[in-house]
Amino acid sequence: MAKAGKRSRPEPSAPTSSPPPDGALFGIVVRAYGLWFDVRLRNEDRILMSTVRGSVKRARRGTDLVAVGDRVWVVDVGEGEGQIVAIEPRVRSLARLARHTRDVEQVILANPDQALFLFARREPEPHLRMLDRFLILAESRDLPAIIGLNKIDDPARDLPEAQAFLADYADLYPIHYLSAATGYGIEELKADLKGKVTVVAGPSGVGKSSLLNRLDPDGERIIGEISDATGKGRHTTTSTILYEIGEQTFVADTPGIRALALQGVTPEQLPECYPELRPYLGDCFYSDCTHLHEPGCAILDALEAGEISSERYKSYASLRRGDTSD
Ligand SMILES: Nc1nc2c(ncn2[C@@H]2O[C@H](COP(=O)(O)OP(=O)(O)O)[C@@H](O)[C@H]2O)c(=O)[nH]1
Ligand SMILES: [Mg+2]
Ligand SMILES: [Zn+2]
Repeated sequence: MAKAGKRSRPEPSAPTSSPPPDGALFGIVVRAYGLWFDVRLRNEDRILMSTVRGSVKRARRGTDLVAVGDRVWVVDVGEGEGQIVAIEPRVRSLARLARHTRDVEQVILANPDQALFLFARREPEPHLRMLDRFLILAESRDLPAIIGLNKIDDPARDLPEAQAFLADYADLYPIHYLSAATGYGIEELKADLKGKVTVVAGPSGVGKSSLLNRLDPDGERIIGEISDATGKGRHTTTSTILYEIGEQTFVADTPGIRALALQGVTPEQLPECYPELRPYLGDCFYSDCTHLHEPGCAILDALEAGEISSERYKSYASLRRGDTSD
């Protein structure tokens, strides 16, 4: 877990295999249907519906062989179909343990560059504790997070209240105030998404679909429509779809992400997932301080001194106590 702004990572959208397999084309998996994968080619405006060549060895045991977001090399076999012949190493992934097998993870999305957590100003009412859980998910996976607050239809009326609502987060994460209805804030958001794969998550009804349509107004590049038009009747076995909203710019609508929130985060890791607590970690009297009640706790001192938001601290404390009711 690194502090925001200090991350350095390989560039996953560029090929790293050397040498590239003979005659193979580079692309990104935008949709998976069981044994079929839609591969969006990098330098051509085409998608190849692809299977995985039998000789491709399972490079990473215990994980999906190919997942949405993977960068792959694919051979064009004609009629819009392809064969995946090599898979680039994953930079990171969002994964859950598969339902029936304890030691195999199911990758929800490979190689996300960042996450956008979308809420609405109202209808539905935003819940900051849910936002905190999403942020913990991002922090624990070292995934940069962006907050979006939608339905700011009338900024003169809505913005002051919205900014007050998110005041505790203003110094921690980039925040976009948006209206998918009017287009407010969309250009600034687009600039932050450019060239990246962004996973979007948020409660239903906040405007995720509306935002996607706004980001890609002509809809021509919406992958789902292209795939559905093939009429091959394949079944979608993963719910993640990468939408291309610009050159090398993808947005993933990932319904399953909410359940991941605290998965794999131990109580001891929790403080690291609150960026404003990090500067104090290591300064407590007890090295195994839980920051809940101990004397000589640097975080409780900072709370007392008003250096830490009491709401964010409450959020930490309730999750640390294992209280999952809020
Ligand atoms: N007033 C307002 N309504 C919006 C906005 N964005 C979406 N909606 C409405 O909110 C409802 C849910 O939107 P939808 O995109 O389906 O949300 P999703 O469930 O997150 O995909 C729909 O009735 C939209 O028309 C917005 O910026 N302002
Ligand atoms: Mg939707
Ligand atoms: Zn402490």
